[in-house]
Amino acid sequence: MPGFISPERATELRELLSRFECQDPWKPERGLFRLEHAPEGTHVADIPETPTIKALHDIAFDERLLNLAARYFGCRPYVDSIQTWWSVSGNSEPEEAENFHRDNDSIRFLKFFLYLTDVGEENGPHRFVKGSHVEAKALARRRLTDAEVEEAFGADRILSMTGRAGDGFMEDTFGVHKGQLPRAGTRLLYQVRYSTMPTVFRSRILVRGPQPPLAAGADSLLHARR
Ligand SMILES: O=C(O)CCC(=O)C(=O)O
Repeated sequence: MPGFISPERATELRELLSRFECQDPWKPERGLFRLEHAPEGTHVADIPETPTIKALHDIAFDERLLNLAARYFGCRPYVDSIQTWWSVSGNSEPEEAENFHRDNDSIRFLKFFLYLTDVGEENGPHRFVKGSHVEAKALARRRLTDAEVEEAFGADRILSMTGRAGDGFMEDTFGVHKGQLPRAGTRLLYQVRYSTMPTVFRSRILVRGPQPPLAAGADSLLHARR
């Protein structure tokens, strides 16, 4: 979905998100920090307050995405979670989701990815093995090496999702994928998880306020039920 939002809107959201503190999801004991003070060895600087940001709810409830999710699932989707994180360069070995893997989040689920920085080959593009979401190979519930994935599917099926700030894509991440270890720069990514049922990864920070109306086309798991 090239140009899902305009580059100007992507810049506004990037500036907004730059004001929030971050946390390393793989080393939470390090606490909160500003991106510019990310501790040595940080790969992922997640922004925990993301689920409270109205502008990011609006993207999750964009009807282009809800229609796509409803068609794919054959039923009304849940908006299960929204997240944003910076992918930080300067590390030599991949960590966690920088290795190929399949997600097992729910029975049926989709993730929408939106780049809020330009992402070239050097900046940790998302990678996806075309067709792997419907292919019963490499099903082990663990991280997979590049060599294993290339042997199972062929290197020519690995798509590298480079793009401009504002470009998005929807993916069935049961398929084999990873965020490539960035060699340069800092990538800012926004992600929505759509699902046919609440997942264990659903938002932990619930917004108090009116639920989106039924006509919105999805049920929100971002809002507290009254
Ligand atoms: O950072 C990325 O591009 C990959 C993220 C990922 O693996 C996931 O959301 O399951």
